Order: sequence, then structure tokens, then C-alpha cells
Amino acid sequence: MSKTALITGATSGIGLATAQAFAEININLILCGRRQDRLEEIQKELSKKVKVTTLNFDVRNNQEVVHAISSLAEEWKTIDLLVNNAGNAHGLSPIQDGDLADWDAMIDGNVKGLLYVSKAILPGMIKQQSGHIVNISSIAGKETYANGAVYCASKKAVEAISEGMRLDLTQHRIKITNIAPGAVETEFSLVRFQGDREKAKKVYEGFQPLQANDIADAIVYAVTAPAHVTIADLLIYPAAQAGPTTIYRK
Ligand code: NDP
Ligand code: 8X3
Repeated sequence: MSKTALITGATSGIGLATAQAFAEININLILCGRRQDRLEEIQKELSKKVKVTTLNFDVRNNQEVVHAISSLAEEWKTIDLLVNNAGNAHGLSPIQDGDLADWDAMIDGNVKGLLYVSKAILPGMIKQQSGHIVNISSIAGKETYANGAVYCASKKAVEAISEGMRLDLTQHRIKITNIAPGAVETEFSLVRFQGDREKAKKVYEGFQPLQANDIADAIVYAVTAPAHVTIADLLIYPAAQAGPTTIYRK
């Protein structure tokens, strides 16, 4: 029987590429995000291959999360795979100049949002005694870089949550995969720099960054591993990258 995946942040970048890759291997999709027009467009595209439904909610709002997930029709209630991908960086500045709204957006979205969604999905997985959660962390979760303290803190939290989830949920036959990408060319930098296209473009200049489908390939590898294998943690760089801010550019 086909599996069902719920993917947060499926409206662009890594989440969208993962949805497309899952559709290729016959995984039915619950696509989540806030941009309704994109959810509808992607549903239309991927429905040609698998069953697709969409949920529009902000991961920062637990009421919205609980309402959306509990509103799923009976045929969507058995969720085999959860990809906790929604998240972004907001701003890049020394801690003393940090903007409170940016801090809230990162801590509430990248950390609390991931927890809220997991909390809503876990009772079903525990009841089934099976499941697989993929948490999208970052190189920022492994090493802190200047001007990125709060984003890095949010991703270090993701790393700790992945470890803790594995410790608590392995006994329920739920696998946890933590994936930490380096520089991936998505809308990530556009969001970080509040829509400044010039600034966002510069992040990826002079080297070949990862593309969203490179990370989707790794997610597919993790979720299709044999039942007795857990891919616990992956750090994935573009070939030109050697550290969070060490990138060899032409
Ligand atoms: P994008 O900006 O392209 O995608 C972010 C996705 O998250 C969008 O689909 C967006 O959907 C969703 N999202 C953001 N905030 C919320 C929210 N509050 N509620 C619901 N959905 C939200 O970036 P990426 O694909 O690059 O980012 C995906 C993940 O990968 C993030 O967790 C990011 O931190 C991580 N990452 C990215 C790297 C990179 O270099 N690009 C490297 C390492 C990790 P919508 O706006 O429709 O809600
Ligand atoms: C995204 C990669 O290096 O901009 O998590 O933090 S980085």
C-alpha cells in the first residue's frame, strides 16, 4: 500500500522538491504552507501522479496546527512520514542589532513550529507503532557563524530535538532522520534579506550551490532505507563549501 507523507513548507525550495520526489516514488502527499495559491498549483501538478491534499496553516500558531491536522479526512489520518521542513532565517546581523520580530519568527517557526506539528502527528504514529520523521536542520545547527546567533540557535535546537526524539521514539518503532544542509539555492536568502534580490543573489555567486532536489534526494534515500536501517544524521555541503562561512568562490 502507498505511504502518506506530511511535508511542512511544501510551497517552495526543499519542501517542494521533496514533494515532487515523493510523488515519483508513489508516496501520497499532505502538503502544508501558508501560500494558498502555491498549494493549489502544486496540488494540481502532483495529483497527476499520487493522491494529494493540502493544509494551509502557520506552524507558529498551535491552534491553527491542531485545527488543520485534526480536520484531515479519515483516509489521510494514517501518516507514515513527517518532513519537518518549514522554516527560514530572518536577518543577518550582530546580536546587539538583532530585531525582536526576526528573533520571534525564527524561534517560533523553526523550533516551536516543528514541535507543534510533531505533537499533532505523534499520537497517530505511536498508535501505529511505526513512522519516520525527517527534521531539516542546517550546518547552522552544527556550527555557529557571526551575525547568525539566533538562526543558529534555532537550528541547534532542531539538532537537540532530533536526538531527543530518537531517544524517546525508537521504542515505538519511529525513525528519526536529521538532515543538515549547507548552502542551498532556494527562496531562503530572499526571505532572510526581506525580498532584496541583489543581496540574495550574492549568497550563491561564484560557486555551484546545492539545489533543493539534492536535499530531496537525501530525504528519499533516508525514507527508503530498509526497515532495519536508520539514517540518523546527514550533513550535506555543496562541493565548494567546507564550513558554515567557508565557501571557495571563483
Ligand atoms: P524556502 O524559503 O524556499 O522555503 C521555506 C518554506 O517554509 C516555504 O514553503 C514556506 O512556506 C515555509 N514556511 C516558512 N515559515 C513558515 C511558517 N511560519 N508557517 C508555515 N510554513 C512556513 O527555504 P528552504 O527550502 O531553503 O528552507 C526549508 C528548510 O531548510 C528551512 O527549515 C531552512 O532553515 C532549511 N535550510 C535551508 C538551507 C538553505 O541554504 N536554503 C540550508 C540549511 C537548512 P509559506 O511561505 O507558503 O508558508
Ligand atoms: C541555511 C544555511 O549557512 O545560511 O541554514 O545558515 S546558512
